[in-house]
Amino acid sequence: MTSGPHLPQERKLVTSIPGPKSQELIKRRAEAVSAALGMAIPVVVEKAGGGVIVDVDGNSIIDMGAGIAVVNVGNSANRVVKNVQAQVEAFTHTCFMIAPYMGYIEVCEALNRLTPGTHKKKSALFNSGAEAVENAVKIARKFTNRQAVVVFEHGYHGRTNLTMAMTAKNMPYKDGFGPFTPEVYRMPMSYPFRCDSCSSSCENSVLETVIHKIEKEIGANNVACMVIEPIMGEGGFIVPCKGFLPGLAKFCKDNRILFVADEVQTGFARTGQMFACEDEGIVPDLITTAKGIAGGLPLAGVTGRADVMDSIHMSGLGGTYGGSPIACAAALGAIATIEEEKLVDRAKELGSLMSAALNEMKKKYPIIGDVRGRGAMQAIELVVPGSKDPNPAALASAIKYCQQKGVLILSAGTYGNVIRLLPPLVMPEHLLKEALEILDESLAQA
Ligand code: PLZ
Repeated sequence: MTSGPHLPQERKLVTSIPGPKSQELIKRRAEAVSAALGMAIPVVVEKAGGGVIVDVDGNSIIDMGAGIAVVNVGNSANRVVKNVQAQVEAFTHTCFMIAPYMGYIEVCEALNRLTPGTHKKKSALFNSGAEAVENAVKIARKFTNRQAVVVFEHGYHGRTNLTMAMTAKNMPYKDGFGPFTPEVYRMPMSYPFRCDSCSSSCENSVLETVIHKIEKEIGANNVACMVIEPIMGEGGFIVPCKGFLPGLAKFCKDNRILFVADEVQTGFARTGQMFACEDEGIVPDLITTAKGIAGGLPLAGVTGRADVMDSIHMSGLGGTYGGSPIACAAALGAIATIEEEKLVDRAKELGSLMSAALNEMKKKYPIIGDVRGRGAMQAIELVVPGSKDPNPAALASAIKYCQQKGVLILSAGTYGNVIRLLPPLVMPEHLLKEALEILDESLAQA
């Protein structure tokens, strides 16, 4: 194998960023590709492996984003590459609804085994996180014979029409794209850094407000499901107060509302648990997964209570490509990598390293208002010193500095002021430390 983890795990700059070849190719990009597509770093990728991305100019860049929490097992992980190569040679597509194959069945078995809860579970596979969320809502509505969907401030669930309605942030996700699907209700979110009452009993006051609003404004008996990310991803790695999620789950249970955990970003070892729900012992009725499931190939799943998953009429769920044999082969490789290389524990280790470094930075730089996260999902929220006012200018400057030094770091947050760290879980410690040192420098100059 010529790429993948066999690439030297090093930061190496041979040109400025972007180099001359990238600059040329990005002009071609601008000619050919819709201007609607964003670009976090202006370099064109040639190879990527483990924790680095190598661009067409030969720069080796430390990847602190993992393609937005996708290549948790590293880019071109050995088992993923091997499985995909074998699958492509065997067959590329039959459509699971036309003629089934073992990869799909085995991925469902793995999801049923790995997701929280020991009850009987079943799964269905799709292509993207948004498609998984859409299907979870379809299933919940049919099962409960109710229509309302409850979501939360700062939540992100996708870019399709239903999931745009479920996503909180207008710019850039929703602006001008309406009308949105009805029967989606947004509730306040427990956001410790920005809750006034937080120091005492945030979970109680926000939880009480949510329950009050559902009861008085929607009617609990009209709610099919509540969909929530256990840690808000795009919203800025918001970790709710302890007790908030279990309180919601209990309210759902008491009112026969399905509790749907959107673990598209938090899933597959990212937070130092296989799934973030495990941290407070929550067992969702349904769980949506994607991103980290397949080491970079497009795959998503809905997993949950067998009685719920089986309540849909034959052919009520599906799609041409959902659970493609190639993506399933990749997923089995990724899942084996997570388990055999103990990446859940590794995420905890990387997490302690990151949070220790970030908390040190917080002592030095008053622009850091908050350090938060769990496992290898860590973030800092940047503010105007002496206040909680968001500081997106400092964020832009820090991210640019990191890029110029060969470190790719992603932003997030409703206010565009959160730096999020999501390294591949196989990243060697020396690379992570180097990335954190450069982040430290970037904040010093911001
Ligand atoms: N649910 C919790 O994080 C995708 C979006 C990037 P898809 N997040 C990254 C962008 O700007 O489009 C996401 C998520 C959660 C659902 C989704 C949607 O997953 O695979 O992008 O459809």
